[in-house]
Amino acid sequence: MLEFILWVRAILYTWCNLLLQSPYRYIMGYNKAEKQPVRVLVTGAAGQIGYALVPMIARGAMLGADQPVILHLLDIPPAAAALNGVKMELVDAACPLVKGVVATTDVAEACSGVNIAVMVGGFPRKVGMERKDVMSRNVSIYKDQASALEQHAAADCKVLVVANPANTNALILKEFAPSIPAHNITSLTRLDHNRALAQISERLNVDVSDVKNVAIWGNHSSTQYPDANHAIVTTNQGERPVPELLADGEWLRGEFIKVVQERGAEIIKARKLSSAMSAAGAACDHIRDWVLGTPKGRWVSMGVHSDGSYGVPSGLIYSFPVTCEMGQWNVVQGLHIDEFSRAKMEATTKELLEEKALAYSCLA
Ligand code: NAX
Repeated sequence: MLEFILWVRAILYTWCNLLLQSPYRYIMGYNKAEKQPVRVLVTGAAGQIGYALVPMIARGAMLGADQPVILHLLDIPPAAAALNGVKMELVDAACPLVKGVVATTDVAEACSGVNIAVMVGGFPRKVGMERKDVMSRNVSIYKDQASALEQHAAADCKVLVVANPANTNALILKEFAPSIPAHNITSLTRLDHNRALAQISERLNVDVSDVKNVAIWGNHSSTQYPDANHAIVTTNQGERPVPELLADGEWLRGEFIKVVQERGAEIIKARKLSSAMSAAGAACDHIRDWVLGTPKGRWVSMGVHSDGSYGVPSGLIYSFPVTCEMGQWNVVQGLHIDEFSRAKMEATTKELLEEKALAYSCLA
């Protein structure tokens, strides 16, 4: 009899536990299947931008607070010790989203199975160096790294090139990684885009999150064309076009463009180092919007391969305003381009064509 009572009690206890715990576990999220980790490569990870970017990715700023990651960090052998230091700090940061760290100077190992590649490593221009010499060093780096991605990365790998000359490095990468869809190879102009939003926010004394739809056209260089003709500010009275809100209409065609174009150089002058924190944040913004989608009614700027839209030669990696959905970007179509804008867009196209010719001459 006692045995029977104990048996019934055990059954009741188990059932009560199941009934009570299941909703609790559901509410607390314990039963949710955890997402599979995404492998993210950062090249030049021992450098300035790398040091700012890696913790941002580790804390979910790039792919979301519920997306585990395995970080692949690449640098060159002279930076191996510094790279190991970054790895140690990353381990010490004890980020729950980080499911593994591969820190290496071996390109093939670094590229192995990566789903996202953020290419920050490159050869900087040093005092007295010819443009052609810098281009030649970067062409050689991007040719090799393209082949490694081609052979070892995941088939649907998305690539963002940050290192300068960013558009042309991306072009070389596209050329030497033919099995990666051209749509998956992009370059960073989101920092310029963010700088343009910030300038308008300061000028109009509005919150930066209330400003949207600036566009960066062309190259990530001083010929880029920051265009606020279609930009909008959300006010208490609804959405208003930025050109209508400015008392000084000439500002958009003069100082605004110059400040955005030269902001990088200003930061180098002030910090004695190039922009790292804002560049790392922009790289996260670029990938996040590409993978997770742009908010409804907003566009962003990305260096992408041209399909001939707005008369830009096909195949060039050119910054356009784009919207993103389901992991795909689409150039915003139908924007009115006036004569002033057309001239600016052509000037930056000309520079990109010259860079392309220089890069190809380095391959010969
Ligand atoms: P750092 O010189 O601090 O770091 C570059 C790192 O790349 C170094 O650790 C170096 O050892 C490594 N590296 C060199 N060759 C490599 C190779 N073949 N493979 C892997 N790693 C390699 O520069 P940092 O300030 O981090 O800037 C990185 C790049 O971003 C530069 O090319 C810079 O011009 C560019 N930028 C691009 C921006 C953009 O908006 N597209 C803005 C910021 C930045 O200026």
